[in-house]
Amino acid sequence: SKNKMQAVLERLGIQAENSGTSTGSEWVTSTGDYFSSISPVDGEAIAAVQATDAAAYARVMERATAAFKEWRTVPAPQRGEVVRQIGDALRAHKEDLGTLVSYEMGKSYQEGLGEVQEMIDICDFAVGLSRQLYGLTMHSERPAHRMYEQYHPLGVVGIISAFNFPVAVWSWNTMLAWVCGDVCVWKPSEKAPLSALACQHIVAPIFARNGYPEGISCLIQGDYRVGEWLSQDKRIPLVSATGSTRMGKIVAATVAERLGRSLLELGGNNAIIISPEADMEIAIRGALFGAVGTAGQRCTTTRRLIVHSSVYEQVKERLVAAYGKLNIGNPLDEKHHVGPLIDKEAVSAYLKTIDAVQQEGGRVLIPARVLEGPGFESGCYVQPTIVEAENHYQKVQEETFAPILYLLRYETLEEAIEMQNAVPQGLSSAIMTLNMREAEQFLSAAGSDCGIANVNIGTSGAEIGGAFGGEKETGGGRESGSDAWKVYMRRQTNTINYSTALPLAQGIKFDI
Ligand code: UN1
Repeated sequence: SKNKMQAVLERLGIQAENSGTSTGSEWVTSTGDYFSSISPVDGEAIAAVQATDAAAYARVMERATAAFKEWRTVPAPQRGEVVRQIGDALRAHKEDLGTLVSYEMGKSYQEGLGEVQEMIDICDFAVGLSRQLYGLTMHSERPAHRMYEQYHPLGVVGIISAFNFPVAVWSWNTMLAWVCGDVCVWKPSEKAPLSALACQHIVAPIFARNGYPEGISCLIQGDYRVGEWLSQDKRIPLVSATGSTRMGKIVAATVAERLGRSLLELGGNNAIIISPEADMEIAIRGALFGAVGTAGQRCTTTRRLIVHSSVYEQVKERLVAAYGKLNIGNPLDEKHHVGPLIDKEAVSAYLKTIDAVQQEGGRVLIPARVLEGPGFESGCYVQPTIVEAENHYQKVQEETFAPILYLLRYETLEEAIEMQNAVPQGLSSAIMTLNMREAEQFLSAAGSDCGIANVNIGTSGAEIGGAFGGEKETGGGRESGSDAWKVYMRRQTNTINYSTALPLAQGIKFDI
């Protein structure tokens, strides 16, 4: 399987040592340090990437700003045609890219494929969208005047992405930004630099083959300092950042200082309410995948279960039994449900959280532990666990990127909704009920305060057709579907006078 992985890397254009800076087909030399991508699957260094230095960044921005001047004049449907070709290329590379994502960040192979499928889906969405970048027309109050608004390309879009969806989140941003006429500079997580390289190798030849210049798809690599260049750069009107709330606050403040726009996709603390009127089969399966999928490292992961007291014991028993059947191990082996955490830091955060929540009074139902022995050499595999807790506990209020599920109890639906909302984050939420009144109450103005609210579905696994994002400390941004494209464009209101007079708005008289 070592040879198989080597072949995958080769097909994706990844060498032992790689430049981390690219304007498309051109790879820019840098004096930055090389850093290794370590697989949490087996603890092996997969390959090394050179960090971007200031001169290489300058080169990228020179190319990107020049490319924008050309790309913005290409008709949007022609830009869509390029994205259509990118979607085809992703289809051709689906297994390889899914395998690399799984190996580099540790999600199951099925989820790796699912992530590439999200990329393909957003390509298709963006292609259609390229013919639908609509503005409105409105009636002018002045005679023989026409008024409308239109959307123009915005400029260079900076993208900062996280390790957990190392390729999909980039594509949600870039595919829309590209059909909107923007050019993109991507700073991927330093924990998943190779998945980003692979994407660049897939898209760059397509821009070149279609005769478009370097600079439309740019890549820079390194730690948060490289990301700061994007946040501080006045030439970048929009920075889209996915990651922790801590990071998001810094990015938001830096971008706001120069009055730029930011699109933030930050932490979640997602809950499922399980009503006594739930379909229990669906409730348990939804909670299980939501809590342990991607080893609890999705921003949409189910972190809290708010269970009605009349079904609490039943839910608890069934969940504990289901957790007992989880196969933990190499995520590339399809018999395993749960792979590793991203690194040892994440493992220590998992252990610390368990300790702290116990000190607050939490009761751990499944002993938390780090798996040892053959197959677990990386030290990143942990036992998914369930903790009986209370909503106000400090640890329950925080997002720990690990498979820790808090069980909470409620009596009335009002109380359950209040608990669901009583956390700093506001990304995803769900209710399991067959009672229409309960479902509608949950979705009403007095219901869930999250950007995503589901009925009889878990909190994760959103489709790209709907805008994705959340409120409060989640950052307020919306990516992917619906009308999220508007953030990647600048809006202009146009009024045209075709009369022989110059009537003023608001009926103002100004005669000389
Ligand atoms: C994320 O964890 O950053 O809804 C994104 C989901 C996926 C995306 C998650 N479609 O779980």
